[in-house]
Amino acid sequence: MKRKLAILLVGVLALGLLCSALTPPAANAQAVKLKYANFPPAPTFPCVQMERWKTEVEKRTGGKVAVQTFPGGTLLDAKNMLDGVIAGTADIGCTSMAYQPGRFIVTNATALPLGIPSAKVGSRVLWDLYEKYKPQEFADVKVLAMFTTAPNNIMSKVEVKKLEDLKGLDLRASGGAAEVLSAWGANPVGMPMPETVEALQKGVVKGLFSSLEVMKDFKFAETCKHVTMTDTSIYPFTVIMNMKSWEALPADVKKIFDDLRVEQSEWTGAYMDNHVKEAMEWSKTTQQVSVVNLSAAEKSAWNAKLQPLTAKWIAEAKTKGLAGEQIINDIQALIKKYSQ
Ligand code: DTR
Repeated sequence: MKRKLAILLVGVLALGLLCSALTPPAANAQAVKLKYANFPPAPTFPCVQMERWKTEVEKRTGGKVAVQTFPGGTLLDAKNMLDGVIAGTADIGCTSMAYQPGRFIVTNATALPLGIPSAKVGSRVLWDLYEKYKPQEFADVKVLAMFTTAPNNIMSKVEVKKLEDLKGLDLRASGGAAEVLSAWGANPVGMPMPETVEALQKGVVKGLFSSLEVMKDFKFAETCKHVTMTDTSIYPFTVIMNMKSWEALPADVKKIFDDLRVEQSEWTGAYMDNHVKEAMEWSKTTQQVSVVNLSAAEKSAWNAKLQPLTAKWIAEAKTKGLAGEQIINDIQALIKKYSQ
Protein backbone atom coordinates (compact mmCIF):
# COMPACT_ATOMS: atom_id res chain seq x y z
CA MET A 1 0.00 0.00 0.00
CA LYS A 2 2.77 2.38 1.06
CA ARG A 3 4.70 1.52 -2.08
CA LYS A 4 1.69 2.21 -4.30
CA LEU A 5 1.21 5.60 -2.64
CA ALA A 6 4.86 6.46 -3.15
CA ILE A 7 4.65 5.55 -6.86
CA LEU A 8 1.51 7.63 -7.20
CA LEU A 9 3.16 10.59 -5.51
CA VAL A 10 6.24 10.39 -7.74
CA GLY A 11 3.92 10.16 -10.75
CA VAL A 12 1.96 13.26 -9.77
CA LEU A 13 5.18 15.14 -9.10
CA ALA A 14 6.65 14.18 -12.47
CA LEU A 15 3.46 15.21 -14.25
CA GLY A 16 3.54 18.56 -12.49
CA LEU A 17 7.13 19.14 -13.54
CA LEU A 18 6.35 18.17 -17.12
CA CYS A 19 3.38 20.52 -17.26
CA SER A 20 5.34 23.49 -15.98
CA ALA A 21 8.13 22.76 -18.47
CA LEU A 22 5.61 22.68 -21.29
CA THR A 23 3.83 25.92 -20.32
CA PRO A 24 4.68 28.56 -22.93
CA PRO A 25 6.73 31.39 -21.40
CA ALA A 26 4.21 34.06 -22.47
CA ALA A 27 1.61 32.50 -20.20
CA ASN A 28 3.94 32.95 -17.25
CA ALA A 29 1.81 34.32 -14.40
CA GLN A 30 4.86 36.11 -13.03
CA ALA A 31 5.44 38.00 -16.29
CA VAL A 32 5.71 41.78 -16.21
CA LYS A 33 2.71 42.99 -18.22
CA LEU A 34 3.15 46.14 -20.28
CA LYS A 35 0.46 48.08 -22.14
CA TYR A 36 1.70 49.59 -25.42
CA ALA A 37 -0.54 52.28 -26.99
CA ASN A 38 -0.47 53.41 -30.60
CA PHE A 39 -2.63 55.91 -32.51
CA PRO A 40 -3.07 54.66 -36.10
CA PRO A 41 -4.73 51.43 -37.35
CA ALA A 42 -2.98 48.06 -36.97
CA PRO A 43 -1.77 47.59 -40.59
CA THR A 44 0.16 50.90 -40.64
CA PHE A 45 3.90 51.14 -40.06
CA PRO A 46 3.88 52.52 -36.47
CA CYS A 47 1.87 49.44 -35.45
CA VAL A 48 3.92 47.01 -37.55
CA GLN A 49 7.04 48.17 -35.69
CA MET A 50 5.13 47.88 -32.38
CA GLU A 51 4.30 44.21 -33.07
CA ARG A 52 7.89 43.52 -34.08
CA TRP A 53 9.13 45.05 -30.79
CA LYS A 54 6.60 42.99 -28.81
CA THR A 55 7.71 39.78 -30.53
CA GLU A 56 11.41 40.50 -29.96
CA VAL A 57 10.91 41.49 -26.33
CA GLU A 58 8.81 38.45 -25.49
CA LYS A 59 11.33 36.20 -27.22
CA ARG A 60 14.47 37.80 -25.77
CA THR A 61 13.12 37.95 -22.21
CA GLY A 62 12.01 34.33 -22.45
CA GLY A 63 8.49 35.31 -21.46
CA LYS A 64 9.48 37.46 -18.47
CA VAL A 65 7.69 40.33 -20.19
CA ALA A 66 4.26 40.19 -21.85
CA VAL A 67 3.32 43.13 -24.06
CA GLN A 68 -0.32 43.94 -24.73
CA THR A 69 -0.69 46.18 -27.78
CA PHE A 70 -3.46 48.75 -28.37
CA PRO A 71 -3.47 49.98 -32.00
CA GLY A 72 -5.93 52.48 -33.48
CA GLY A 73 -6.02 54.91 -30.55
CA THR A 74 -7.96 52.45 -28.39
CA LEU A 75 -5.91 53.33 -25.29
CA LEU A 76 -4.40 56.72 -26.16
CA ASP A 77 -4.67 58.89 -29.26
CA ALA A 78 -1.82 60.75 -30.97
CA LYS A 79 -2.08 64.05 -29.14
CA ASN A 80 -2.46 62.49 -25.68
CA MET A 81 0.34 60.00 -26.11
CA LEU A 82 3.17 61.69 -24.21
CA ASP A 83 0.96 62.89 -21.35
CA GLY A 84 -0.87 59.56 -21.21
CA VAL A 85 2.41 57.68 -20.90
CA ILE A 86 3.70 60.10 -18.25
CA ALA A 87 0.42 59.60 -16.34
CA GLY A 88 0.69 55.82 -16.66
CA THR A 89 -2.48 55.24 -18.72
CA ALA A 90 -0.17 53.20 -20.96
CA ASP A 91 3.28 51.91 -20.05
CA ILE A 92 4.55 52.54 -23.56
CA GLY A 93 3.33 54.80 -26.37
CA CYS A 94 4.26 55.67 -29.94
CA THR A 95 3.56 59.04 -31.49
CA SER A 96 4.33 61.31 -34.41
CA MET A 97 6.12 64.37 -33.05
CA ALA A 98 4.71 66.59 -35.81
CA TYR A 99 1.40 66.74 -33.93
CA GLN A 100 3.05 68.74 -31.14
CA PRO A 101 5.63 70.88 -32.93
CA GLY A 102 6.04 73.27 -30.00
CA ARG A 103 6.68 70.45 -27.58
CA PHE A 104 9.35 68.53 -29.49
CA ILE A 105 11.43 71.39 -30.87
CA VAL A 106 14.86 69.74 -31.18
CA THR A 107 13.73 66.41 -32.61
CA ASN A 108 11.29 68.15 -34.98
CA ALA A 109 14.27 69.94 -36.56
CA THR A 110 14.71 66.71 -38.55
CA ALA A 111 11.41 67.61 -40.29
CA LEU A 112 13.05 70.63 -41.95
CA PRO A 113 13.89 70.20 -45.66
CA LEU A 114 17.49 69.14 -45.00
CA GLY A 115 17.70 66.26 -47.46
CA ILE A 116 17.17 63.12 -45.38
CA PRO A 117 17.19 60.56 -48.22
CA SER A 118 15.44 57.58 -46.58
CA ALA A 119 13.74 56.37 -43.42
CA LYS A 120 16.77 54.24 -42.61
CA VAL A 121 19.11 57.23 -42.65
CA GLY A 122 16.50 59.47 -41.00
CA SER A 123 16.02 57.05 -38.13
CA ARG A 124 19.74 56.91 -37.32
CA VAL A 125 20.03 60.70 -37.60
CA LEU A 126 17.07 61.24 -35.27
CA TRP A 127 18.35 58.74 -32.72
CA ASP A 128 21.83 60.31 -32.57
CA LEU A 129 20.34 63.80 -32.35
CA TYR A 130 18.20 62.70 -29.42
CA GLU A 131 21.18 61.05 -27.71
CA LYS A 132 23.31 64.17 -28.05
CA TYR A 133 20.74 66.72 -26.86
CA LYS A 134 18.49 64.62 -24.57
CA PRO A 135 15.80 67.33 -24.84
CA GLN A 136 13.97 68.33 -21.67
CA GLU A 137 10.56 67.11 -22.97
CA PHE A 138 11.79 63.52 -22.60
CA ALA A 139 13.02 63.99 -19.01
CA ASP A 140 10.01 62.19 -17.50
CA VAL A 141 10.03 59.18 -19.83
CA LYS A 142 12.37 56.46 -21.05
CA VAL A 143 12.88 56.62 -24.82
CA LEU A 144 12.72 53.16 -26.42
CA ALA A 145 12.98 54.08 -30.11
CA MET A 146 13.11 57.02 -32.52
CA PHE A 147 12.48 56.66 -36.22
CA THR A 148 11.35 58.66 -39.20
CA THR A 149 9.15 58.09 -42.21
CA ALA A 150 10.56 57.93 -45.72
CA PRO A 151 10.61 61.33 -47.50
CA ASN A 152 7.30 63.12 -48.06
CA ASN A 153 5.60 63.40 -51.41
CA ILE A 154 2.31 64.86 -52.62
CA MET A 155 -0.66 62.53 -53.03
CA SER A 156 -3.63 64.31 -54.60
CA LYS A 157 -6.93 64.05 -56.43
CA VAL A 158 -5.70 66.60 -58.97
CA GLU A 159 -2.42 66.48 -60.83
CA VAL A 160 0.32 68.74 -59.45
CA LYS A 161 3.04 69.48 -62.01
CA LYS A 162 4.16 72.98 -61.14
CA LEU A 163 4.08 75.41 -58.23
CA GLU A 164 0.97 77.15 -59.60
CA ASP A 165 -0.96 73.89 -59.35
CA LEU A 166 -0.37 73.95 -55.59
CA LYS A 167 -1.71 77.46 -55.04
CA GLY A 168 -4.36 77.31 -52.32
CA LEU A 169 -4.67 73.52 -52.65
CA ASP A 170 -5.95 71.99 -49.39
CA LEU A 171 -3.53 69.24 -48.43
CA ARG A 172 -3.29 67.41 -45.13
CA ALA A 173 0.06 67.81 -43.33
CA SER A 174 1.31 68.45 -39.80
CA GLY A 175 4.30 70.17 -38.20
CA GLY A 176 7.36 70.73 -40.39
CA ALA A 177 5.66 69.17 -43.41
CA ALA A 178 2.89 71.78 -43.14
CA GLU A 179 5.49 74.56 -43.22
CA VAL A 180 6.97 73.08 -46.39
CA LEU A 181 3.52 73.11 -48.04
CA SER A 182 2.92 76.73 -46.96
CA ALA A 183 6.22 77.80 -48.47
CA TRP A 184 5.08 76.29 -51.79
CA GLY A 185 1.79 78.20 -51.64
CA ALA A 186 -0.49 75.27 -50.78
CA ASN A 187 -2.96 75.36 -47.92
CA PRO A 188 -1.87 72.85 -45.27
CA VAL A 189 -4.64 71.41 -43.14
CA GLY A 190 -3.36 69.94 -39.89
CA MET A 191 -4.88 66.76 -38.45
CA PRO A 192 -3.59 63.43 -37.17
CA MET A 193 -3.19 60.81 -39.86
CA PRO A 194 -6.19 58.60 -38.92
CA GLU A 195 -8.57 61.56 -39.48
CA THR A 196 -7.30 62.02 -43.03
CA VAL A 197 -9.37 59.11 -44.37
CA GLU A 198 -12.66 60.89 -43.65
CA ALA A 199 -11.30 64.33 -44.59
CA LEU A 200 -10.42 62.99 -48.04
CA GLN A 201 -13.77 61.25 -48.47
CA LYS A 202 -15.68 64.39 -47.48
CA GLY A 203 -13.51 66.60 -49.67
CA VAL A 204 -12.22 68.66 -46.71
CA VAL A 205 -8.78 68.07 -48.21
CA LYS A 206 -7.77 67.32 -51.80
CA GLY A 207 -4.79 65.24 -50.87
CA LEU A 208 -1.96 64.92 -48.41
CA PHE A 209 1.78 65.29 -47.93
CA SER A 210 3.39 62.26 -46.33
CA SER A 211 5.52 59.21 -46.98
CA LEU A 212 4.00 57.10 -49.75
CA GLU A 213 3.35 53.79 -47.97
CA VAL A 214 0.03 55.31 -46.83
CA MET A 215 -1.21 54.98 -50.43
CA LYS A 216 -1.63 51.29 -49.68
CA ASP A 217 -1.96 51.12 -45.89
CA PHE A 218 -4.80 53.68 -45.74
CA LYS A 219 -5.97 52.90 -49.31
CA PHE A 220 -5.46 56.54 -50.28
CA ALA A 221 -4.64 55.33 -53.81
CA GLU A 222 -8.37 54.74 -54.26
CA THR A 223 -9.02 58.51 -54.07
CA CYS A 224 -5.63 60.12 -54.78
CA LYS A 225 -4.73 59.11 -58.32
CA HIS A 226 -1.73 61.45 -58.57
CA VAL A 227 1.63 61.48 -56.86
CA THR A 228 4.16 64.28 -57.26
CA MET A 229 7.66 63.29 -56.21
CA THR A 230 9.31 65.93 -54.03
CA ASP A 231 11.34 63.75 -51.63
CA THR A 232 11.52 66.73 -49.35
CA SER A 233 11.13 66.21 -45.62
CA ILE A 234 10.20 63.43 -43.19
CA TYR A 235 7.98 62.94 -40.12
CA PRO A 236 9.84 62.03 -36.89
CA PHE A 237 8.35 59.49 -34.45
CA THR A 238 9.16 58.47 -30.90
CA VAL A 239 8.40 55.49 -28.66
CA ILE A 240 8.38 56.40 -24.98
CA MET A 241 7.92 54.50 -21.73
CA ASN A 242 6.52 55.53 -18.37
CA MET A 243 9.45 56.15 -16.01
CA LYS A 244 8.00 54.15 -13.08
CA SER A 245 7.25 51.18 -15.33
CA TRP A 246 10.80 51.41 -16.64
CA GLU A 247 12.36 51.63 -13.20
CA ALA A 248 10.35 48.63 -12.00
CA LEU A 249 11.92 46.35 -14.65
CA PRO A 250 14.60 43.82 -13.63
CA ALA A 251 18.12 44.75 -14.75
CA ASP A 252 18.35 41.99 -17.36
CA VAL A 253 15.09 43.14 -18.99
CA LYS A 254 16.30 46.75 -18.96
CA LYS A 255 19.39 45.63 -20.83
CA ILE A 256 17.29 43.88 -23.46
CA PHE A 257 15.17 47.04 -23.97
CA ASP A 258 18.30 49.19 -24.16
CA ASP A 259 19.98 46.90 -26.65
CA LEU A 260 16.86 47.05 -28.82
CA ARG A 261 16.69 50.86 -29.06
CA VAL A 262 18.94 51.52 -32.05
CA GLU A 263 18.18 48.14 -33.62
CA GLN A 264 14.43 48.79 -33.50
CA SER A 265 14.84 52.31 -34.89
CA GLU A 266 16.91 51.04 -37.79
CA TRP A 267 14.61 48.06 -38.41
CA THR A 268 11.64 50.41 -38.68
CA GLY A 269 13.46 52.68 -41.12
CA ALA A 270 14.36 49.74 -43.35
CA TYR A 271 10.83 48.31 -43.16
CA MET A 272 9.40 51.71 -44.14
CA ASP A 273 11.73 52.17 -47.14
CA ASN A 274 10.87 48.74 -48.52
CA HIS A 275 7.19 49.14 -47.85
CA VAL A 276 7.05 52.46 -49.73
CA LYS A 277 8.37 50.69 -52.85
CA GLU A 278 5.85 47.91 -52.49
CA ALA A 279 2.96 50.33 -51.87
CA MET A 280 3.81 52.38 -54.95
CA GLU A 281 4.03 49.28 -57.14
CA TRP A 282 0.56 48.33 -55.90
CA SER A 283 -0.74 51.88 -56.44
CA LYS A 284 0.52 52.03 -60.02
CA THR A 285 -0.46 48.54 -61.10
CA THR A 286 -3.80 48.03 -59.36
CA GLN A 287 -5.01 51.62 -58.78
CA GLN A 288 -3.75 53.34 -61.95
CA VAL A 289 -1.93 56.00 -59.95
CA SER A 290 0.28 58.24 -62.06
CA VAL A 291 3.56 59.75 -60.87
CA VAL A 292 4.91 63.19 -61.72
CA ASN A 293 8.68 63.69 -61.60
CA LEU A 294 9.48 67.40 -61.56
CA SER A 295 11.86 68.76 -64.19
CA ALA A 296 15.22 70.04 -62.90
CA ALA A 297 14.14 73.66 -63.45
CA GLU A 298 10.84 73.13 -61.65
CA LYS A 299 12.55 71.34 -58.77
CA SER A 300 15.00 74.18 -58.23
CA ALA A 301 12.10 76.65 -58.12
CA TRP A 302 10.43 74.48 -55.45
CA ASN A 303 13.67 74.21 -53.48
CA ALA A 304 14.27 77.96 -53.61
CA LYS A 305 10.97 78.51 -51.80
CA LEU A 306 12.19 76.32 -48.94
CA GLN A 307 15.42 78.22 -48.38
CA PRO A 308 14.10 80.53 -45.62
CA LEU A 309 12.60 77.71 -43.49
CA THR A 310 15.80 76.54 -41.82
CA ALA A 311 17.04 80.07 -41.05
CA LYS A 312 13.63 80.85 -39.55
CA TRP A 313 13.78 77.70 -37.41
CA ILE A 314 17.29 78.60 -36.18
CA ALA A 315 16.19 82.11 -35.20
CA GLU A 316 13.14 80.74 -33.32
CA ALA A 317 15.20 78.06 -31.58
CA LYS A 318 17.61 80.73 -30.36
CA THR A 319 14.78 82.68 -28.73
CA LYS A 320 14.07 79.50 -26.75
CA GLY A 321 17.67 79.21 -25.61
CA LEU A 322 18.51 76.37 -28.01
CA ALA A 323 21.71 76.09 -30.04
CA GLY A 324 19.78 76.32 -33.33
CA GLU A 325 22.74 76.50 -35.69
CA GLN A 326 24.60 73.69 -33.97
CA ILE A 327 21.53 71.45 -34.09
CA ILE A 328 21.18 72.00 -37.86
CA ASN A 329 24.91 71.43 -38.41
CA ASP A 330 24.68 68.20 -36.43
CA ILE A 331 21.72 66.97 -38.48
CA GLN A 332 23.55 67.73 -41.71
CA ALA A 333 26.70 65.96 -40.54
CA LEU A 334 24.68 62.95 -39.40
CA ILE A 335 22.86 62.75 -42.76
CA LYS A 336 26.29 62.61 -44.45
CA LYS A 337 27.57 60.02 -42.02
CA TYR A 338 24.65 57.63 -42.38
CA SER A 339 24.19 58.14 -46.13
CA GLN A 340 27.64 56.69 -46.89
N1 DTR B 1 1.82 61.64 -42.12
C1 DTR B 1 2.63 61.56 -40.95
C2 DTR B 1 3.47 60.34 -40.83
C3 DTR B 1 2.92 59.04 -41.22
C4 DTR B 1 3.34 58.36 -42.30
N2 DTR B 1 2.76 57.17 -42.36
C5 DTR B 1 1.91 57.03 -41.30
C6 DTR B 1 1.10 55.95 -40.93
C7 DTR B 1 0.34 56.11 -39.78
C8 DTR B 1 0.39 57.24 -39.02
C9 DTR B 1 1.21 58.31 -39.36
C10 DTR B 1 1.98 58.20 -40.53
C11 DTR B 1 1.92 61.77 -39.69
O1 DTR B 1 0.77 62.10 -39.70
O2 DTR B 1 2.55 61.66 -38.66
